Amino acid sequence: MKEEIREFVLDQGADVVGFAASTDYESPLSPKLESILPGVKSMVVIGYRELTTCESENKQIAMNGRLDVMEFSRSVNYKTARHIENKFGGKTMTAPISYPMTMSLETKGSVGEVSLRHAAVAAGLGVFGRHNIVIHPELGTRVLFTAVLTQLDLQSDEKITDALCLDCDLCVESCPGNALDVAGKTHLGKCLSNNQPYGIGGAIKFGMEMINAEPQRKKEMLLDPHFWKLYQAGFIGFEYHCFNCQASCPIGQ
Ligand code: B12
Repeated sequence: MKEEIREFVLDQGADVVGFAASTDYESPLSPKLESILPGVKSMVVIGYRELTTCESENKQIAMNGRLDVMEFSRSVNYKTARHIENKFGGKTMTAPISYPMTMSLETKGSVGEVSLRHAAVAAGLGVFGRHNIVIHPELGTRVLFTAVLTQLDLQSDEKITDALCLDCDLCVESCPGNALDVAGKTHLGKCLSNNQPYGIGGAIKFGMEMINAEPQRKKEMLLDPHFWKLYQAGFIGFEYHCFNCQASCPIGQ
């Protein structure tokens, strides 16, 4: 079954694929897989090479490359889920590549429904690096993941035990918010303010100012390009303005 599914996924144009038994997935902060798909037994984890667009100083081009990968990966996830149900039976569910995710005071919108980094590690697709993202042996840091949850009894692929990170600290040095200063922990606020300047933090600040503003100021605020940027980020989804920890990593470049 695994080999048939692997071939199907790679035929769709995905770069790498791995399998993880649900019992090998360990992500204490994330929801239990069983709460998402009762009877879940395994995950198909799929990796996609990030385009060279992540190097661009032009933020629109960099984000557009990400949107390309995200759209493609959604299609691969959808086709894979359907293929598994049609061919092997059992229920499947797709996990979001990035959003939607639970918005709550407890998680502050920072915990995905399935932690794809932990899923990738369990499926033998990579190991965590100094930048707290997962490095694949060939694709390096320039890799994104999706997953399909299944009720099929599939064994995990062999885990990678080698440390792939070179400990060169280029990611740490290139982080504009110093969000990687403490090893093993990305500072959420410091990363977010550079990574998504027109994200939820920016939208809340804008709304707060708007509430107390005089009518003329309200008008000015809506006609200011700052609002247009918030608006665009809102309909794109999470609009990333920083890719430095991925782009600076020498592995897989
Ligand atoms: C929320 C989120 C964020 C938040 C981070 C919140 C957080 N603490 O995880 C913010 C907005 C800061 C963020 C930033 C980025 N993200 Co993001 N993000 C997500 C998302 C949607 C959910 C992550 C989650 O559930 N975290 C909560 C729990 C699971 O994390 P945790 O248990 O606290 O684990 C943390 C640490 O304990 C540590 N860790 C855990 N185990 C180990 C083991 C070792 C050995 C080490 C060293 C560290 C370590 O790593 C984690 C980071 O702090 C995922 C998609 C998904 N559904 O998984 C993408 C995802 C993690 N993001 C991704 C990327 C690429 C980015 C950015 C580069 C932004 C961009 N331009 O895309 C930066 C990188 C920041 C960085 N260097 O850490 C990719 C990573 C791909 C990869 N190769 O690993 C993912 C998997 C999206 C995808 N579908 O591919 N992200």
